[in-house]
Amino acid sequence: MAGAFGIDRRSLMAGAVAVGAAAAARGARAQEIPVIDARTALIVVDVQNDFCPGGKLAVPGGDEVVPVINALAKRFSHVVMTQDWHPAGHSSFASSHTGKRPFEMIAMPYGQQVLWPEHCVQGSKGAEFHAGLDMTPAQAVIRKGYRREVDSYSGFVEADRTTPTGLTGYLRERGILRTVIVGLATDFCVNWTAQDAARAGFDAYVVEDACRAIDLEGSLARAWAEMAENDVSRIKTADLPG
Ligand code: VGL
Ligand code: ZN
Repeated sequence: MAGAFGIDRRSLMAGAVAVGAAAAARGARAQEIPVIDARTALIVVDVQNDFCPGGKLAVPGGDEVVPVINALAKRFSHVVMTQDWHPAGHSSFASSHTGKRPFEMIAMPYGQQVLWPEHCVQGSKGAEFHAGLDMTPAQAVIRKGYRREVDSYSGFVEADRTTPTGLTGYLRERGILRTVIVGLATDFCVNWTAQDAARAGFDAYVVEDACRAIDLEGSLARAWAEMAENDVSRIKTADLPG
């Protein structure tokens, strides 16, 4: 891509030091490919049984991300995982609303909400992480969606868009500038988590081949468009520095 003075942006960036969150704060774009160093965190989103084949809200190919994420996580010095963690009778479940079926929409006090099959119920097998997911590198697990009346796709801020989970503070306190986001599902929890990471001032990268999507009526294409508009970079595992 040619920059303002005809200089290829990629070669400019290659020689530049990490500008990270500072660049985002100035409205500048983050580096195209993140440095993986002590100021970069991997955020693994919702790699749980219910989002894998055989689960209550199975994402096609959801389990295929497991070996990809296991290999990737070994290269990061900060790894955080999120876990969808709903009480029985959660308001995002279609079964909690008479006459409603899964995948219909409902108006909640905080906005429109997709209604889901019951999934990731606290303490259930479906809420557990996939058995093949290597939890060894995980330094923190952020549980979300545990309040009955409010959902949380994002690992940072609940669906009311005001209640923080604490992840922003955790990452800031550890000096994190860059976040690399992987997991399930690309168009819901990965999407919201990545946009909130960028909004909080972290450089945000979604690794496409380490994610799988639900793709509900075009939601995947919309998610990628929204992410691009909100300074989330779309990359592949092969793009990451060795
Ligand atoms: C998710 C729908 C409902 C996700 C969680 O992890 O993407 N999607 N709850
Ligand atoms: Zn959920």
